[in-house]
Amino acid sequence: NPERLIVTQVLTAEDLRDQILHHLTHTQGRGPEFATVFDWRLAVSYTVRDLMVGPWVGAIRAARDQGAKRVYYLSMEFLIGRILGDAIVNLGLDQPMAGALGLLGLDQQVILDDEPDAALGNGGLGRLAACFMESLSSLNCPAFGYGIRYEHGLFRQRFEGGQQVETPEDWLNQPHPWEFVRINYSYTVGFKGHVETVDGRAVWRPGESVIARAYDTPVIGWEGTWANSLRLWGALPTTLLDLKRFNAGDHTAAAEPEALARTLSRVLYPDDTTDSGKELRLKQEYFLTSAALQDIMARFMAEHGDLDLLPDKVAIQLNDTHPAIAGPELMRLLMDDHGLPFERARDLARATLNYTNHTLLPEALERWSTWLMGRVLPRHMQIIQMIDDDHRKTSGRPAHIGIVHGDQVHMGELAFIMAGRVNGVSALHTELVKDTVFADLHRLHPDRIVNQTNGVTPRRWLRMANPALTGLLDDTIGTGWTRDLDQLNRLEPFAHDAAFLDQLRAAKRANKVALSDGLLAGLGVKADPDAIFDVQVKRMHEYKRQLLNILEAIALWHRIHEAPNGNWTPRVKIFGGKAAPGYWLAKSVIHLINDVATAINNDPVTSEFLQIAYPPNYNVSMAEDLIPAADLSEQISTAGKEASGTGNMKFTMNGALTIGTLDGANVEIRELVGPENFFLFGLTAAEAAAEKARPGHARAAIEASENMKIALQLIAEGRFGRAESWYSLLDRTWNDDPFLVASDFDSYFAAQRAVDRAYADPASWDRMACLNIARSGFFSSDRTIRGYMRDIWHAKPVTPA
Ligand code: DL6
Repeated sequence: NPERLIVTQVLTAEDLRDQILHHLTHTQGRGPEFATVFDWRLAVSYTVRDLMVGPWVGAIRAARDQGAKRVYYLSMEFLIGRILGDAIVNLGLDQPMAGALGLLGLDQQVILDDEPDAALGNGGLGRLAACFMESLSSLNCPAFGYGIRYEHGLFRQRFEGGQQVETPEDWLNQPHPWEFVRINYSYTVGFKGHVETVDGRAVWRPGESVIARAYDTPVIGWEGTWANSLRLWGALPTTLLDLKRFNAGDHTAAAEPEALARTLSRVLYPDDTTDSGKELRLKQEYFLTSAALQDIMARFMAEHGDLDLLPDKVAIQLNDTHPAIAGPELMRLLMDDHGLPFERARDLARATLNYTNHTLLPEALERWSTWLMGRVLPRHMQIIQMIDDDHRKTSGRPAHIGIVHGDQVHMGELAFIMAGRVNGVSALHTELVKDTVFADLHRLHPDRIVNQTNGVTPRRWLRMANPALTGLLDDTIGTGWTRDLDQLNRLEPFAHDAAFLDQLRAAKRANKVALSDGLLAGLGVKADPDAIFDVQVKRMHEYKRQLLNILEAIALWHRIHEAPNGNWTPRVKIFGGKAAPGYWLAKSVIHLINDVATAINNDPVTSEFLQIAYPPNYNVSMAEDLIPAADLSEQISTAGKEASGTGNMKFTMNGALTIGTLDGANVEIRELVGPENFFLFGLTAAEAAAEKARPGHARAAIEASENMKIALQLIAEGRFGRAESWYSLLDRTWNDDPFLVASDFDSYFAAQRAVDRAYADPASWDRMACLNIARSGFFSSDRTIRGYMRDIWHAKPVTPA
C-alpha cells in the first residue's frame, strides 16, 4: 500500500540515488555534469517529497472516511525554517540518504545548507505553531494549519557599523519544492464597501476584493505515517489587469488591482505606525481568517451538511489575537450566508472557536479604531457591536469591560468573548492572564481559561539538530524517547556514571568545536571550546533584557582588568536576535552589544577570558547550530513578562543549564530539573510589580550597585564608541528602567559568578547537564498537543486505513 510506504519500506541508498537522478533529469531538466548545488537540492527535495505524498493523501482520506473531527490552527506566523533535514529525519531516511548522497559524490551538509529558511514568523509564537504542526502529524490528529504565504517573510538582518540594517528576505525568489498550488481552492475576500438589507438579511457589498489561493505543504510526522497540510494563502487580484486603462496608456493605474493583492501577502509585519500600515495589517489578518473560514465551512458542508454538527467536527484555534476577527467572520457566514439567527450563530461559533493568549504586554494586545474597522470591514463592525451588546446583556457585566470602548475595538476581549476556551501558555502566565489582562472577564467566565504549557518538537530540536547527543541517547536508552520524550528519564541513573558523563561532555564539546570553527570563526571571534558558551538568542526586546546581559559583561570585563591574574572562568557570550524595525531602543541595545564586543574582543588583557559574538540574522537554522553547542541558557526576562518561552525548553533538552528568573515556563523547568540544577536570580513577578511601583527604584538600585554603576559609567565615558550614541539608553536606565535591569543587576551578577564556579567543576556540571536532559521530557510539544486535544479540541487521533 503506497500510503503506508514509509515505516514498512526499507529504501536502499541505490533506490534513493536513482530517484534523485530521475528528478534531476526529469523535474529539474539537468544532467548531472551540469547540475549546481541548487539543482541537486531540488532533486533531493522532490525525492523526499514523493515519500511524503502517500501518507499525506492517506491521512486526508482517513480523516474524511472516518468523519473525524479536524483541528484548524489559524496563525499569522509559521516559523518553519528548513524542511529537507527534518523530513529526512521523520521519514527515517538518514542512513539511506547519507548513502545515496555518498554514491553521488555530494556533501549532505552542503545540500541541506542550500535551503533558505522559510522565515514566515518572528519568534516564539510562530515557531510554536511550526512545532505544533509537526506534533499534530506525529500524533495522527487530523489538522490544517492556516497562514499567509508571505513573499518576503521577516526581514534579513545585517550589521553596519554595529547597527541593524534590514533588507527583504527573498526565500521565494527561487522555486519552493515543498508546496502544491491548489488553483481549485480559491476564495474571494472582500474589504470596504457597504451593507444593505435584502429580504430581511444583511448583504455586504465589498468595495474591494482579492482572491485567496491555497498553497499546501505536507507536514510529515515522526515515522512518516501521517501528514497534515500547512495551507498558506497567497493573494491574487480578482481582475488581472484593467485592459481598458492599459490600452489608454495608463499602464500604472491599470495594474492597481494586482498591486493591492501583491501588497497583502508581501511582508510579515508591515510597519503599522502609519494609518496605511494599520489598514494593511488589519486586511492581512482578515485575509487569512476569511479564506480559512470559507475553506473550513466548504469542507464541513460537503462532508456533513448539518450545521448542528459544526462543534463536533470542527475545532478552530486562534493563535494569539491576530485572527480574532474569526468570531465576527464565522458569525457573518452563519447568519448572512446560512440564514441562522444571531443566538444560534453565536452559540455555534463559541463552541467551535478557542483562543490562545501569548502575551501580557498590553501594547501587544491589538486594538483597532472603530473608524478603521468600520471602513475596512463594515459588516464585521456591525457584528462586533452586536456581540458586545449581547455579551453585556447576557453576562450582566459592568460597563467598563467589553470589546468596544470609546473609539477602540479591543481584539483580545473579542477573542475571549467568542471563545469556548481561552488558554495561557505556561502555568504562571495562565494565572497572570486570570489576574491581570482578563481579570474582569475571568470573573464572569471562571471556567473558560485553562493552561497548556508550551512544548517543542524533539524531532527537530534534538534528533535533527544534535546528532552527537542523539547518538549517545540512542546508544544509552534506545530510540523510544523520540516519540515519548518522558523516556529521557531513563538517563537519571547515568548522572552518576563517570563514563557516560565523559561521553556527554565529548558530545557537547564536538558541537562547540563545530560552532567555534564555523559561525564564530567567520565573525573573527576566537571561541575556545573549553570556555563556557553562554547564549542568549531571541527577539530583541526590553523585557527580555539583553541589556542586563551586556551590562554584566562590561562589569565582568572591568573586574578582570582589576585582577588579570585572577582565577577567571573563560566565557564566550553569544547573542542573536532581530529588533522590530521601528523599535529604536531595542536597536540601540544591538548597537551597544556590537560596540562592546569590538572593544572587549580586542583587549589583550581580557581576551582569553571573555569574548562576545553576535552573528547577524538569527533564524531557525542558526538556532539549530547554537542551541546544541550552548552550556548556559540565558532566560533573564523581567518576571511576569515572558509568557512562556520555548527556547528555554530547547536549551534544557540539549543539556544547557539555565540562568533565569521565575518567569514563564522557567518556573516549570526549574521545578522539574530541580532548583539545585538551575541558576536562579532576580525578583519574582509579584516583587517586580511592587518594585516598579516604587518611585525612584532605578536610581536607588544603581546607587546600591557598584558593578552596575561601573558598567554605566564606562559606557558614558565613551569606552565603547561615541558616548552620545547611548545617552537615551542610559537616561532611560537611570530614570525609568521599566524592566528593572538595575533592580535585578546584583542578583544576576552573583548568579553568573555561581555559574563560573560550577563550570570550573566539570564532573558536577556534567551531572547537572545530564539531569537537565533527563528531566526535560515534559517539554515535548506532543504533551502540549495531547493537552489541547483532550481539554480544548476534544479531538481524537485517527488510524490510517
Ligand atoms: O507561546 C509562544 C511564545 C512564548 O513562548 C513567548 O513567551 C511569547 O513572548 C510569545 N508571544 C508572542 C506574542 N506577541 N508578542 N509579544 O510572540 O509566544
